[in-house]
Amino acid sequence: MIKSDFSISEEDVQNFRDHGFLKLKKIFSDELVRHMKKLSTSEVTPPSDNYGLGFSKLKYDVGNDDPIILDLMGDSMFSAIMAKLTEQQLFFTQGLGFELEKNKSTGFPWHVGTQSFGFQRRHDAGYTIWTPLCDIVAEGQRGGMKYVSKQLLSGEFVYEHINLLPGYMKSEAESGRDLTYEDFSVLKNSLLNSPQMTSLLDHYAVEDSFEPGDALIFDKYVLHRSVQLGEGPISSRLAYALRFSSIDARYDKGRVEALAYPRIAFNYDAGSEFNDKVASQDGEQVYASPYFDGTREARTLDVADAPQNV
Ligand SMILES: O=C(O)CCC(=O)C(=O)O
Ligand SMILES: [Fe+2]
Repeated sequence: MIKSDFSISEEDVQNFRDHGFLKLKKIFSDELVRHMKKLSTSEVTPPSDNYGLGFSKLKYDVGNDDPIILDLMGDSMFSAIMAKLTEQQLFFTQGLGFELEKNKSTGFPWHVGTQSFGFQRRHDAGYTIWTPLCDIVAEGQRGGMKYVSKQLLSGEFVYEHINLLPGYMKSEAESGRDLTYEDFSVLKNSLLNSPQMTSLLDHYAVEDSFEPGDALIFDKYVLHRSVQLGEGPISSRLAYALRFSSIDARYDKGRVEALAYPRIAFNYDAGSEFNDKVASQDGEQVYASPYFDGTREARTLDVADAPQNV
């Protein structure tokens, strides 16, 4: 599971609180990394529609109920670290795999997790642990991610912006405009990804190197993007992401419906029905939804019996 000698300092906690992200150096055991790699290699497939076109392979719902991934949630050291960093009671919601092909895939441009945290309200807490499954050399072949401190610019407004799109686009379509996927894509991405904004965010971004076993934790408001895998020895880069939500998060039906619009209108489908299935009533506690009956306990990060000295 996690390495027995892994610990976080008060400075780490402060950095995470200030910036919204933290590199977790040598957190995961070799066996767990091997397992994440096996899971991702066997399940992640080429994108089948407009969503995730920037990846050679991408898949949502990888290992959501996998026994070894759920064992990690039961690791009291892991729970204790997550509790200390986030000060939240969390549960594991979803796993995802991403593959970039050398010199080809661009991955995701600047964004936040509007899809992965699309079932919960804007203010509900959400976190990702992103684990690259090969070496990432920031000064070399690259292929990792870039992220911007929340102290400089929080991406919270992007969760508001995305919900404006369906109403506007429907009204445009009703007045006779012929809207395409390209129109949707420009509306969704240009706020953060005009050439000027891309340079601005790139300028302020952090890009780390990673060795196997290292991971990055970031909260749902951290602006981030994929970095292309350039020339070098590695032909493709796989990464496995774990998403976590607060047990207090509530289902946001309006947000889920807003995400359904481009899926139907523009073949823009994350390939996951997770947001639609995870609960049903607006305002219901997602954690208590029948969807998690049977695995609720296994996916909960316990704070009660966690060791104090981490
Ligand atoms: O692996 C990547 O390049 C993208 C990952 C990402 O955006 C995420 O996990 O939220
Ligand atoms: Fe992301």
